[in-house]
Amino acid sequence: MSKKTVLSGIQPSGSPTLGNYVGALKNWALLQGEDRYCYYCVANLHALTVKQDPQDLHRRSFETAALLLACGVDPEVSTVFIQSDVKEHAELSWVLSCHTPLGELNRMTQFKDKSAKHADNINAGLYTYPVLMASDILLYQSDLVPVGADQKQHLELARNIAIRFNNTVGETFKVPEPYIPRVGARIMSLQDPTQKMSKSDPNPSGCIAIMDDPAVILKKFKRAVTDCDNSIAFDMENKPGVSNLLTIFSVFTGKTIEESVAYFEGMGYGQLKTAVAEAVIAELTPLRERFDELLKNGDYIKAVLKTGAEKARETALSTLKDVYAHVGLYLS
Ligand code: ATP
Ligand code: LTN
Repeated sequence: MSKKTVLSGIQPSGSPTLGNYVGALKNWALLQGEDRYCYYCVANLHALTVKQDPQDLHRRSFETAALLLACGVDPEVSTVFIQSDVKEHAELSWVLSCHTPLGELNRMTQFKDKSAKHADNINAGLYTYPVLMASDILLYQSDLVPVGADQKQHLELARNIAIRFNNTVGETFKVPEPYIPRVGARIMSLQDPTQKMSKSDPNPSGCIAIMDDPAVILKKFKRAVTDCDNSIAFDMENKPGVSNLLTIFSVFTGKTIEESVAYFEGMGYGQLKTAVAEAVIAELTPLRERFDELLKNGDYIKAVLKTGAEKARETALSTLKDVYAHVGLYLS
């Protein structure tokens, strides 16, 4: 059987959260294996769609790469790189944007949400963001894309772009499949459990950063919004706060949701919150320690990113040349 290709990306747009970890990063590490090529990128071009301080963006891009390694992504097995180091992403994005009807972009809910949040900066990049994401995926002929549930619609668009291009221009791209975790695909804010936990949330109390220290994690869980009937049951619609805590407990202990509900029988919300915090702290502490160690060795991270970019470029260039040939772009 031929090797499958896995690709995913994370924006360096803030401190990565528990949502990023559960929905994406944890699976990036788990999907590594001899039978797969894995490409993981820090999507810094995507981060430009909202205002960034240049120095912060530069530093966060580097730290996000270190975080991937701390989460278990092994650069000996996977190709880890920064998106802007492989210029083919932007080049393919231009060609694919000329093959994407506006009507399809108009349906994207993330564009609507982000334009409402950043009403003072609704730029063209925010609108064409999903085309750049499709380029990230299609350049590597990816089979599988591990993401959280919020990216499902963008994945569907990437598939449509690939299918249409293959049918109308010529067979060029693999059509990718999403890989969305069954539990934990959408971790919610601890302060407003009807909203997704997001690293660019200006209110950090609803959001656990992977790098938060244990005392902060415990405090944030203790303040998590629940409800007033004090019964521990899984019901996303009527008990979103409690259901979110049960989901997190389930992911971090390996128990099913049913087993988690049974585990808390006869207990109150205080005990639930402490138990969830302890499970999260137990898994994130070694990860934070690895991250601190890695950052002390900046030269190592730089070398990983340089090798990663070289490896990524090789595959990316081969696909891009094929695309240019198909659409009739002259290359000397
Ligand atoms: P931003 O707040 O800047 O939009 P984000 O926190 O949504 O960023 P991204 O970098 O856009 O994070 O996403 C990286 C990965 O993490 C994606 O696969 C995304 O689906 C996943 N992810 C993000 N938030 C969550 C969440 N709350 N629950 C599960 N997965 C999530
Ligand atoms: N848009 C993604 C991050 C991202 C991505 C990708 C995910 C950029 N490029 C390629 C999967 C594949 C997000 O999560 N907002």
